[in-house]
Amino acid sequence: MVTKTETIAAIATPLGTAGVGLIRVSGPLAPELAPRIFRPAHPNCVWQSHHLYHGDVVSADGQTVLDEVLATLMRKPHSFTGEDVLEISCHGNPLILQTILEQLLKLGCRLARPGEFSERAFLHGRMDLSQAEALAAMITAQSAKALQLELSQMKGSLGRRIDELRSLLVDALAHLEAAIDFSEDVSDREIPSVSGLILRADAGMEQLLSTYHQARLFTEGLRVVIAGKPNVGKSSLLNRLAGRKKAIVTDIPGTTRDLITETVTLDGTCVHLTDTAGIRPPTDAIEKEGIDLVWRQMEETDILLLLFDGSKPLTDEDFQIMEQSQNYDVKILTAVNKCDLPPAWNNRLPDHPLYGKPLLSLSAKFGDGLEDLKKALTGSTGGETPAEGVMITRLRHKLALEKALARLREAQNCLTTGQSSEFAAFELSEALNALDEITGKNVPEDVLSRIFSSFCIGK
Ligand SMILES: Nc1nc2c(ncn2[C@@H]2O[C@H](COP(=O)(O)OP(=O)(O)OP(=O)(O)O)[C@@H](O)[C@H]2O)c(=O)[nH]1
Ligand SMILES: [Mg+2]
Repeated sequence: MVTKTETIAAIATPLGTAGVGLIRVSGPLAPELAPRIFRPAHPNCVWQSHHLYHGDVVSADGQTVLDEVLATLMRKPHSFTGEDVLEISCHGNPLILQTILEQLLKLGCRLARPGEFSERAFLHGRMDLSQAEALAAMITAQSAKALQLELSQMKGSLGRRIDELRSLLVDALAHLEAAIDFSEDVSDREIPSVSGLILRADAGMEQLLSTYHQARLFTEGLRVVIAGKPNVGKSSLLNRLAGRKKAIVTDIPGTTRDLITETVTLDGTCVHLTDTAGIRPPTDAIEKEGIDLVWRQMEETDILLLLFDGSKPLTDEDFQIMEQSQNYDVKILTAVNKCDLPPAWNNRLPDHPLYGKPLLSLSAKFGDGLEDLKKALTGSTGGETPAEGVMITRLRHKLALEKALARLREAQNCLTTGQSSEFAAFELSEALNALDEITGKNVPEDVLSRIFSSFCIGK
């Protein structure tokens, strides 16, 4: 539990050499520490809130100048944490940052725990829990789309959507409670309006839950496995997409044995690529192991990119791979490589379930067709900009929503089967509690601590 009388301090910028570094202090000591640690360049420093002052930072005993800095005092409640906050921007030498931090600790501050500034912001009502979680995720977001999504949540989009759903439930509960006050059962007059509100909330929750899969693709990235028989150019394609020579390429079939992974950003989407061993009857135990890994990897991917060599006739191996890959619950894209060479077949896959699927044509060696391939890969995430609608990105939120929905359906069931309205009211209030887990109105302390402790120090 945060003791609000403690003043915390931390280095908010990464420890390393940089142009500037930032130290953050939050708590009741901040205003009195400011004039002790900072000597203004101009005597008229009155520590007006949210004003930037230029001067020197000095040691706790006032004897030594440690750096020339800029300092700002932000008076409560108009600060990130809702407490008095002092920020010192110094030169980005870790030695300077560390020394200033030590002086602050000497003057009575305590070292902040990871995420403690955000935790205080949450506890002071500066943001709800979904906003705090989005803030932490925004700092580590790996793609433009994920960033956009987290930014919108940090600005409160999910919290607002949850509040809308919440108010439907509160209205339904009010109708029910009014009915309970007058009679044992909900009157005929009340049931339709309560049911209507429940159904609207049900549809809203369903819709929100349906965004989870796509949102995870935006935030976690899209997993793509490149598979095919030996020598079709899988490793060449990985290297081409990665923009560097990550995997060994030779004209010897069976070059790749292990799984080779690389994360790239394609059209703003984070894509985790895996190059694999060419699939064929294995020639030795190592190759067998490698090929087993390919099939196992197909269970853990979003897209399977099957690659063929357009310069040589298709073989039984190609058809067997196609056949077998149908057993996996995965989206399959098919591409013909080596389009720079004269084609040996008409780029159609006859007599096969994949027949009729668009075959992408590309040259991993020279880069032809790469743009279409990128579009096909990232387009399969749904492609639309996430800011258009609220999406849920976290498993914690998904589980809470599922719990709320189950309780809501139970409430509806109580009404339609004519059970006492108290039962329906109980289920509805449980649904409300589940929704409140998302915004943090109803979250046990240990869960809160766990969430905030995964944040960065100084955030
Ligand atoms: N002309 C041409 N040659 C290519 C192309 N892509 C790959 N190659 C050649 O095909 C051979 C095999 O390429 P790799 O990328 O090693 O093929 P692979 O599918 O990874 O092969 P394994 O690891 O053995 O399964 C090499 O000689 C490449 O230079 C292409 O687009 N055009
Ligand atoms: Mg290879």
